[in-house]
Amino acid sequence: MLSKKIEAALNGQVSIEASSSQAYLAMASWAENQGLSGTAAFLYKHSDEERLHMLKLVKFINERGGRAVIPALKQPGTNFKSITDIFQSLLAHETKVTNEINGVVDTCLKEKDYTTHNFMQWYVSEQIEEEALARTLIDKLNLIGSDKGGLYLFDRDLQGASAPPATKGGQ
Ligand code: OFO
Repeated sequence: MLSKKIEAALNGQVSIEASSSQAYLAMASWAENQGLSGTAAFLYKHSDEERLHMLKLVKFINERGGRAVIPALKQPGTNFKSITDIFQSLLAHETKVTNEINGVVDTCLKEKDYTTHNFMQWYVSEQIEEEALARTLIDKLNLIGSDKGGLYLFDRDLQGASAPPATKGGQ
C-alpha cells in the first residue's frame, strides 16, 4: 500500500510525463510544418514514449492500492526559432524531469518505501539515456551550423532512428 506522500509524489510524476508527451507532440508538429519529416517522426515517437512513461506510473499507483489522477495539462510552447532551439528546449525539459525523478526517489527513501524506490530506478536509467541523446543531437547540430546539406542528412538520420525495427535500414 502506498503512503499518501508517495501517492502524491507519483501523481506529480504522472503529470510531468503527460506534459512531456504534450511538449514533444508540439515540437513534432512544428518540425513537420517545417518539412523536417525525420525530426518530426523522431519527436512523435518520443511523445509516444513519454505517454508510456505516464501509463507505467498510472498502473503502478493503482496496482499498489493508490489512486492515479489523470491531470489537466497546460498548452505547451508551440513557437520555436530553429531545430537547435527544439533540442535545447528538449534537453532543458529533460534536465528538469531528472530533478523531479530524483525528488521522488528521495521521498521513497525518506518514507522507507523500497518497492517504489525500486520501481523508480527504471526512470533514473531512462533519464541518463534521454539526456545523453539530447546532448549528442545538440552537438551534431552545432557542428552542422547553417549547412543545409548537413541539416538534410541530420533529418534523414533521425528518420532512420524513428523507424520500427522491422523496416530499419532493410535489416
Ligand atoms: Fe523523458 O522522461 Fe519520461 O521519464
